Amino acid sequence: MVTNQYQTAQIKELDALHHLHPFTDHKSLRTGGARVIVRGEGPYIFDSEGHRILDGMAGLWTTNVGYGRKALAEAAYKQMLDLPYYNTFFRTTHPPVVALARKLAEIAPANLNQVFFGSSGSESNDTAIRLIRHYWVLKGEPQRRIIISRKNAYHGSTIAAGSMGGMAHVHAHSYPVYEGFRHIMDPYWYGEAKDGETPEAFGLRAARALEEEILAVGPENVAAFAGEPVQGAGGVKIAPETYWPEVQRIIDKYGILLLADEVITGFGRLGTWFASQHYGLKPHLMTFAKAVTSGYLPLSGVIVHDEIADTLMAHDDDFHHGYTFSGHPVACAVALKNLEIMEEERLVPRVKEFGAPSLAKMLAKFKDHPLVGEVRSIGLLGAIELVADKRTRRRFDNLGRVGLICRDHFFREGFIMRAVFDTMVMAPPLIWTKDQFDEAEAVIRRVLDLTLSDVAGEVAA
Ligand code: PXG
Repeated sequence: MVTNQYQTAQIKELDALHHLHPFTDHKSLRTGGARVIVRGEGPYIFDSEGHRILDGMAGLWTTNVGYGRKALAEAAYKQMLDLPYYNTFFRTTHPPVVALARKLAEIAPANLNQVFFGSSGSESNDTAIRLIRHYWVLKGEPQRRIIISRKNAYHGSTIAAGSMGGMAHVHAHSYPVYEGFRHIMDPYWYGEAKDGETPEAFGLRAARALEEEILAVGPENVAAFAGEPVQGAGGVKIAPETYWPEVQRIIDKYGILLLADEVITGFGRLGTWFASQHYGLKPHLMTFAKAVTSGYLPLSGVIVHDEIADTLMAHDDDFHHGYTFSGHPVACAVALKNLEIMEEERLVPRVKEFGAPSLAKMLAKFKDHPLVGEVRSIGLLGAIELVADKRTRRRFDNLGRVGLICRDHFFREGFIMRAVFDTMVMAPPLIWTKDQFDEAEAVIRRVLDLTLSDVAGEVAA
């Protein structure tokens, strides 16, 4: 659907009149207007004026199989005719939710066999928080309530998930932050390492912050540690290789639970079904959302360890928690078809064999650009850090300003990368071919140069 200029203007006007967007400066949106996206095809989206845009963010870390998959629409259509909705409360179930739970148990790490469903990543993390605390009550240790997480973590935007997350601007609008969370440093070597500190040494230091926090609050009070295996919204922060093994050691030593938030990293992003498998983690709870359906419908959940499921089942009380749309049949049918497509097209191993090395090789070409402090990637997650002085890692004044300049150039040039302050991040769908990597490389080169000419006076020679 290509609209004419009048129609586009009208959509923008109505959007400004009636639609409150998420995480948005509403005043500036109202004056500038939103870009109207009308269609998607494979790796591309199209706006209302017919511009083709290469989507370097897979929607929002989500459309792993790309846009325009008829098989997913057909799976939804068929399920809507058979059974569009029924609840999973009051001892009822239906075939799609059972088949999907079974499939997830098959592809999840060992001993994670039972799934509680929701519709968003935030909901799944709220469920995980409740399950963690309920578990410890059932185990006779109700004082274990503290969940340790990390600064700049993103776990969602509900009161509980937003509080478990470590984003200061989300906390600022929580009125107040929900109780019982502690935030330790994030494993961000480029931004946090001391002079001369190797990534290996830094990774151990960042992991040991967990042990320090456990000892500070009393090990008997700690319920769990929560973390994204790779921090996404925080700026694609990839922990040094020493980090996760040390975190796992500390978790085992103190007998606390590990919640792996796989909302971004799940379903192939790192070349394994889940990042926990990539890192050899042993989570007790794993939350997922986004790419379970490649975003064609909302669906999320938490997959739990047998120890947690067995503890729930050893008691004959209700666990008072659930959503109208827990295990929505149409969303489950679409998820099943989505996972089938991933298997048929070998999209997950393909990330390891082709996507990850292609992304790393492409990003490496920008290391020497005057604006670029660091490039980094793992699987199909990548980042380019823009700095004022690449020798000293000095940032630009008014952090985030240059990132937005750069993002807007990308928009105009027909490519989507997201700005996290002055870090440009990308998470392409798993279907990119050499053509898309070549196209991205050419756009990134153009846009870095355009951005540089905008801020040249501020960049160290
Ligand atoms: N956990 C992680 C790791 C996420 O990235 C959520 C939970 C929450 O999911 P829902 O479905 O409730 O949004 C997320 C979501 C960004 C951005 O700006 C990232 C997310 C959502 C919105 C924006 O990068 N991630």
